[in-house]
Amino acid sequence: MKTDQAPSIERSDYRPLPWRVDHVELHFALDEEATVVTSRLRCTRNRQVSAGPLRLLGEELELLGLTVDGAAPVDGQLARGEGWLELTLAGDTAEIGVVTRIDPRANTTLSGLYVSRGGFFTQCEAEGFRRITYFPDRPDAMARFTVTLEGDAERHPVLLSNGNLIEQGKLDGGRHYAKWEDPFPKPSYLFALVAAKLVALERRVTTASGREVLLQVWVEDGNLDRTGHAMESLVHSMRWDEEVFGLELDLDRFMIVAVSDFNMGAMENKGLNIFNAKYVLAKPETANDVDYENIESVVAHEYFHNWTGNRVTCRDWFQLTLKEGLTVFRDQEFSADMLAQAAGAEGAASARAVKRIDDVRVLRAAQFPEDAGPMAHPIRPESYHEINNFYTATVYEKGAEVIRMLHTLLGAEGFRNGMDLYFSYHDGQAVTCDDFVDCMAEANGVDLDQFMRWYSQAGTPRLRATGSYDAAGHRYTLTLSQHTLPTPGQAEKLPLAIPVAVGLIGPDGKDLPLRLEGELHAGGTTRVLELKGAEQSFVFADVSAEPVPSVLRGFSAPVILEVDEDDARLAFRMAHDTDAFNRWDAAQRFAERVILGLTADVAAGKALHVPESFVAAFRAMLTDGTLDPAFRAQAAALPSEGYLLERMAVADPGPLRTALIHLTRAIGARLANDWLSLYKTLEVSGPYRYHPGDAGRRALCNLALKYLVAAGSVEGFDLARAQFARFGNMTEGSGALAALMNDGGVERDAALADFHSRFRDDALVLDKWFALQAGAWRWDAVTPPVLERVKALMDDPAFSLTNPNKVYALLGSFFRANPAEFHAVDGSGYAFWADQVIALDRCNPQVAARTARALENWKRYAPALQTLIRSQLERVRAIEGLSPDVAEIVAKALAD
Ligand code: B3K
Ligand code: ZN
Repeated sequence: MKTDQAPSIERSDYRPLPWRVDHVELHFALDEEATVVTSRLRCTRNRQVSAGPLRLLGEELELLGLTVDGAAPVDGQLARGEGWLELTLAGDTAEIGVVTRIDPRANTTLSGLYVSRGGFFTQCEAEGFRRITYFPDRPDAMARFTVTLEGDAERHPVLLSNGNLIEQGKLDGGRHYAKWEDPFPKPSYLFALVAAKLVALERRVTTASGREVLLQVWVEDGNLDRTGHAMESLVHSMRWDEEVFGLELDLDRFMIVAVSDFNMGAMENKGLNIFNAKYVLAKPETANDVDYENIESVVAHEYFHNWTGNRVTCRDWFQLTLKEGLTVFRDQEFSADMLAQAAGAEGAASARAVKRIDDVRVLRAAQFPEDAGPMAHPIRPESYHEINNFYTATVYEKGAEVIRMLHTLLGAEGFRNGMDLYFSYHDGQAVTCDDFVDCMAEANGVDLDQFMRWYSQAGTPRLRATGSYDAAGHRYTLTLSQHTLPTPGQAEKLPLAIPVAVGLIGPDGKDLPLRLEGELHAGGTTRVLELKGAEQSFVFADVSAEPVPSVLRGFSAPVILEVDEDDARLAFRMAHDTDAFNRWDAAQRFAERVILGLTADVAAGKALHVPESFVAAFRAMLTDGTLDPAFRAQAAALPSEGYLLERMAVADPGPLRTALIHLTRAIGARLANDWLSLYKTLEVSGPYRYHPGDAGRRALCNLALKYLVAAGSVEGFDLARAQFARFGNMTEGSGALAALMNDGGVERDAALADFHSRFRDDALVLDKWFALQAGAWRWDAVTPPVLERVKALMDDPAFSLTNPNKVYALLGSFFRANPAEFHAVDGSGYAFWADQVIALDRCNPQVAARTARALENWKRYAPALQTLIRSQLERVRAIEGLSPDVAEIVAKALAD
């Protein structure tokens, strides 16, 4: 049997380290092909732990020297194996010297030290540091770092590492050096260095306690005019963390560096955040509103990690959600506050709802399918083969939902008290999720034992809500029940503690004041009910007429809500629900019902009819001038295909796409006059500014163009063409181009060619061009399959399999955002997928594994597709020398 699978790592196997590393001194003689790393570790025995050797981990390293207290290890002192070496040490302290040589240019994995566009960069989370030198490369080994970088002064004039710059100078032979010291102990995954030709935007700001700190955003020469927004976002993040959590920047200098080749979004290295250029660079001509929004939230996320992740870190990688779930929650709240602030008092609630809708869309499209497939795992997994496969939507997004539930249950003040206690107990430590939840419980005097099940149970709970009205007694009984389906390796599920925010809407469309039986007074119109058992009933008193319940307001828990609501009731809630999230959700539910109905009709060969009641309810929301445009844009965007496939009993992308095309055209045609007048009244004039109000209007205008062009409206088409011809900012440019993609004609290709020639030298803008084409729908029978275009685009000089952004833009968009084309019934998409996974795996296993995951839920697909997918999964599995990353994904996908 082939055994490419790495061994399984179990959470229960955690053992504390017998040796601490108090201080690390690193020296890098930087060279593209042969960097020599000299390291000196000052180690102390951990007396609380039973005796054991000092275990150092290393990968792809050439070991040039190893000393113990200045001498070569004596006989029997050193043991070596694949990926590790162990030293048996006498006494209570030891100084270990390690010299290794590495080849950064050959490192295409983008983990460890690598070269990108002539500069040196690092990425060490989760296990990249061991690709630089031998070290106890695990998060509970926290050490103080002093780092000296030595490099070519001309090619690498900027030398950066964590902490404070304490010395720099010239060396012989055109070389120079810089010495950095990080005053805070940190795990090796937070180590970083940059040596490159860069320039910086600088700003000095004063922290809440009155310290002056230096902020820098480092980019390649020529990009300085795209750094302003990232800097603004950083300053806003600092202020927010001071105000909301009382947390201040603890260093004299904080740096952000943009790099073009990067596996994910960004990395929170202490004082030296390294970012995918996509999440730093923005100017109106090249970045659209969504880019601006993303930059703000990623800058905030990495900055917030300085406390939630760096000052208090994870004991082991099973605790990843301790820092990720919490930090995602923090960045979501930050963005919501920024939006609310910009919207002013009147629009604040709606602005927050828009952000909540965005976050829930991501959860439903990415995390729900993960929780229902072979990779399903609790937010704190019990085992893994390759930790890089566990930077998942579950750990991040569901993890953030779990933190949000604590916030809901404890209130903002109670939550803050828990956070304060957490830092007072654990600052400077590597801890567990239990430690965090214990602080929340202790600070609030509550028992969170049952709540902890959210950390150990996988799968999305189904929450069922049924109501019954007792007209004589003026009582309304709401019965809530929960049920979670089995997930791989976890057949039995226990009831979870679920906060369910509920309101009751009277027949006049107004919220009723709520009084639960047994309470003296009514209080508020939304109540958080706590469901703890498998089923519980809640009785509301003084209900004079049968109400319509609005359940799970604000999406108070990450569950699938099952309520029996007919079309009329959904339309009623679309018109009246005072909870903006639920109002949107009613529209999504109605749309889902219509789409799945149409899909069934497509499959059965029936004629397609879009119900008038749906169009009327849709129109009422779209044209309601009291709703802000950003919210209306959310309400008018149909549920994502990924989410809809998840909702189908058997996923069948072809008929679903036909249904979506039909519905999009129907909405475009029947509401053409409304779309046209919206466009004309909401169009934003004047120079571009990133402002949520303007962004909402632009979003709705761009959506109008998409619907109109899809419906073949000549006027709409003219508007799209005109917007494209004169566009001054990228929101209008990419919006018009996206709309023109909804037309099969030559104009579309002309617009694409025009866009390409304008931005041929701008990698980030070209990513949009690749993504739009890979994600295109086929609106007519003459357009060739999208796969042909994707294959042709791989030969474009701007495309490269070694640049993750390009892979995500072209291949990622095709595999993830274009199910109908990817799942072509002849299996051509699957063969192409396997080719790409195999090719990617040779250079970058993390990117390959992410790509491989596009087919993990294959058992949900129509039987004919399953047969074709299985053979390609098996083909990938059989490849010799497959990385542990991809091996784990295909093994889990193919497991029975
Ligand atoms: N902590 C990093 C993710 C590292 C991923 C390693 N495969 C970015 C973030 O979550 O902020
Ligand atoms: Zn993070």
